[in-house]
Amino acid sequence: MPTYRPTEEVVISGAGLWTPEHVLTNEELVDVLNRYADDYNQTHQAEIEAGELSAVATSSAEFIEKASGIRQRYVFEKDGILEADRMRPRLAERSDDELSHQAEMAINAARKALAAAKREGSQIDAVIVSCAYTARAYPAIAIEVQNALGIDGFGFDMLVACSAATFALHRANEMVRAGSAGAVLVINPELTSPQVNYRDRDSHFIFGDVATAMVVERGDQAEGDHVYDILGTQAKTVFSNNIRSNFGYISHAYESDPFGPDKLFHQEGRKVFKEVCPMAADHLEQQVDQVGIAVTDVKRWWLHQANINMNQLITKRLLGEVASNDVAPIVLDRYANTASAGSIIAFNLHHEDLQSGDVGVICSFGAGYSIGSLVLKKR
Ligand code: CO8
Repeated sequence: MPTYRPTEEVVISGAGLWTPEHVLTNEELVDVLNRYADDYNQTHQAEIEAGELSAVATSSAEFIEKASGIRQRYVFEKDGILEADRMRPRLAERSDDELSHQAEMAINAARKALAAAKREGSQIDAVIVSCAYTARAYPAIAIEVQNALGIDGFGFDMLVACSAATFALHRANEMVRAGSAGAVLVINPELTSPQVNYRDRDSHFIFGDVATAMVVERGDQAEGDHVYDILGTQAKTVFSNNIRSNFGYISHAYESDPFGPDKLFHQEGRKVFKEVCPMAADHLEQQVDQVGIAVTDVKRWWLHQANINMNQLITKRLLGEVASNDVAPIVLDRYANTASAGSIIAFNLHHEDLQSGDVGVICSFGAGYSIGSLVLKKR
């Protein structure tokens, strides 16, 4: 790996998006949940009537679209999810000699980001795989990806839930700025579907799978067609139990079911909505102000994609009116919430039309709570 001097010029020079082939519609998820609920409630009718058990609540596609803006999501593996006696994806376990599922997703997105940045694996010095979950603790998925792409240097994994992508971009920016790497590949293989509780109507519709990637490198070497100077970054975390999963390696030592409902994603969605929206709006206002730009001069907001109503509330608070889809693109109707990848999908699909000098902001907000943003200026 070459040595580098510190630099003031750090850019995002390429972005990649890999979308799984399988689509799950709201109607399909509602149908399987309601079949499961009817069957459970009938089987346990006596205990439910005696107050010993709670009935399983049914879901509705109209509620989902109205409450969240989500119409469908992509999943890495659809098989198994729509079986009422299973309701989890059937992933074929791979041997240690095969490429892991998450590394496969990561590589698919990484290759696209490398092509956009006009870079080969051999020109990358570091890989950060950052997402809401990694399938294992070690060896790092990032090192597996590094090996598969022929990258010299180093790699590591990071977990920051919804802000995993932005926080990893921050780390990449700092590494390039400090001279510890010349080019860093940041990848977010969000394989969320195995952690979704498809039997819980409050959350069964929220998540989809996807992989995104970005190349962060020294500005003096960038060759991509769409290069963005990183003008500023900001991060904030505030502890909250309102979005939580208790699954972890310690589950093996507990007496409880290692796959019980508290070991899957669960949340107090209404509280999250109320607490996170003002935090995100204030954060964005400060972040843009810090780099000396007026919020009205920001051409594009690539916001986290959890809920359309959240994004509308945030842009209304920031700009005085709800931003149009051109100013703050929504992708969750198609992709649903893809944990940390949402704002990066929005960037991938909506950045090439920006002109030289245009400013845009990437921002994530969610579990932790965690908020992360980057102000970018197109070259
Ligand atoms: N069908 C019909 N009715 C429903 C359903 C449903 N599916 N779900 C809830 N209802 C009912 C409720 O029971 C409630 O009924 P009642 O009024 O009788 O009590 C009523 O509808 C209204 O419920 P809510 O108040 O909960 O509805 P909301 O309008 O708040 O919408 C949302 C619910 C969509 C969940 C909304 O609150 C929301 O989006 N909140 C923000 C959530 C958020 O941003 N969370 C971040 C999660 S992502 C993240 O942090 C990354 C984590 C790591 C990734 C995990 C991968 C698995």
